Amino acid sequence: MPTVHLLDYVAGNVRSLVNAIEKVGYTVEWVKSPADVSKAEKLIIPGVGHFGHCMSQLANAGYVGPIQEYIKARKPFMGICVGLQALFEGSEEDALVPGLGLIPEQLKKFRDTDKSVPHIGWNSANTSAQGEVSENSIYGLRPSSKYYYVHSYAAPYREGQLEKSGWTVATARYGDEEFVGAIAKDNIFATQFHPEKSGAAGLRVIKAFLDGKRLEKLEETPPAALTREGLTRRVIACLDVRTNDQGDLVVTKGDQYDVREKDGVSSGGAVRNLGKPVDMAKKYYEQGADEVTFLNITSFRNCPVADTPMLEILRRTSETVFVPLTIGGGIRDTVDTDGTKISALDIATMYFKSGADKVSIGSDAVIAAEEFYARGKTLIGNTAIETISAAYGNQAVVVSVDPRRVYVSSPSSTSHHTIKTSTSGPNGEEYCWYQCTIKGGREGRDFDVRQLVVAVEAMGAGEILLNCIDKDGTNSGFDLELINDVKKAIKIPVIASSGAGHPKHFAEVFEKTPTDAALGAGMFHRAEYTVRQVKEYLQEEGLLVRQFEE
Ligand code: 1PR
Repeated sequence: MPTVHLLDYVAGNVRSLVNAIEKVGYTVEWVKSPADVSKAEKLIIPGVGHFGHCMSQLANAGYVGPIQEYIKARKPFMGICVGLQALFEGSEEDALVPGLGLIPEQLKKFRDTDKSVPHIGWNSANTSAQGEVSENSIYGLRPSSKYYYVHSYAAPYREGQLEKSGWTVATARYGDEEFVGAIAKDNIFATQFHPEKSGAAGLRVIKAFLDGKRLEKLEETPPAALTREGLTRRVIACLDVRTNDQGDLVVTKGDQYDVREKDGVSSGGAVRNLGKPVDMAKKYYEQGADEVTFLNITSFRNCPVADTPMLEILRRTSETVFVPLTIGGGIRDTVDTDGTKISALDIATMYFKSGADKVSIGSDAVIAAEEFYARGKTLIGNTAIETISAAYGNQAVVVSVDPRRVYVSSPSSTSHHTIKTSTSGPNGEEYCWYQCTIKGGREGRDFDVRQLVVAVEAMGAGEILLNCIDKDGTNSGFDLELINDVKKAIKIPVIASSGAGHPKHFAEVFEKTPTDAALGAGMFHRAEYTVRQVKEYLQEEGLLVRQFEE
């Protein structure tokens, strides 16, 4: 099999890139020292997280000169995400650290006045400006395809500017900002998006680059609806995983977090078994899920951390599922079965190495946020959120919130942030606050969701997975009041979760709230609707979605 060299100079999920490269028929050899760079026939530089951190790592390890020489020798070079950003002169993200300087421009942070930052999700990479359809595509990029982006900084696109120096540019639009989605010139190709996480569309791009097929004549002009620019509505399938009473690892699903079968009178029966985690993740990928989330809801308490069954699930899933994978449950400092202390960062590292793109932190985030306030809103420095986001970037850290409604007769009867609700409480209360819980809803805290999300954003979380215990498993639609309230408080993206029972609930949450993504579980597991049906429904409603490509 032909070989491609991959430079593993930063932390992150490189396993998925290796899987993607192997899937398109190449083998990977690692560049282990600067001297290896010149041996490469094809070189890929991935990168995720912080520009300054990545560039300093490259510089300190002595890679900058050899990479520049390699590029000058006109050998095929591909940069991914920060690997694209490295081609530029510098970035606002870290003014002190220079890039490779092939493009004399600076990367800028997206404006967060009218949209969430980071930019997370599926967007275009169109080789012609203003949504026109180009006759030729570079390296398999197609105007009807969408690609997975996750970044806060981008190269602003100014029409004709880069083209003057011979670059072909594919652009994407986020809000009213147009930026460079991919770029090519001679032997150089780079994408701001992650092709290894962009389904079949991304695999096609990797293959075209590795095969050296720069131009592809497109046979047909795709319908205008498919070439619309902008971030698509993200639909996520979530799998709650735990061991059942027989010791098998199963996908389960609770009603208001109770995962045991009910016998008609009381709960307490067997753990609901809805299927096998790896098979179900693949099924949802093939139905067009934009992301898959695994929540380990029992944390496998008696098992050594390195043998955690979720690691194997991730490894196997990442071989066939080429969209982002999130893993939650048990991300906290812990003591292993042999007494060794293991940090949350070590646990996250194991997950990233096994194919996860993001980790989701629940209980530990609540405890850390409480401490943040106890210290007068100062950062603590060693919490899971802070250490993982410092090492892997804030886009890799999701905070999963498990709130429960607490009804009150008036805002003055509690110190917590309340909302006026249209669903009044059992005694006709017109107000409620959202209480944070930990340990899967088992323990309520004297702490509200507004306090939590503001704190975790400040601590470095990149996204909020917003569940709602009252709505979980009810099939009655999302808690729109909660979602609207949380969106007002923070700039990072929010994933609406809990309550989806029909495709119309997804349309409703996208139309009535500014949510960035919506997640469903039970309705997919019970095969009441497929992810594809949800997306078809959204499209009929005029909402932009990514089409699944075979
Ligand atoms: O606290 O960091 O160990 O993380 C534990 C994680 O496990 C948290 O993310 C918490 O939400 C989750 N979890 C714990 N117990 C349960 C349970 O169900 N007993 N599941 C649980 C949470 C909620 C959603 C669900 C949506 C959509 N599941 O993820 O998938 O509510 O469901 P629906 O569409 O069927 O309504 P830590």
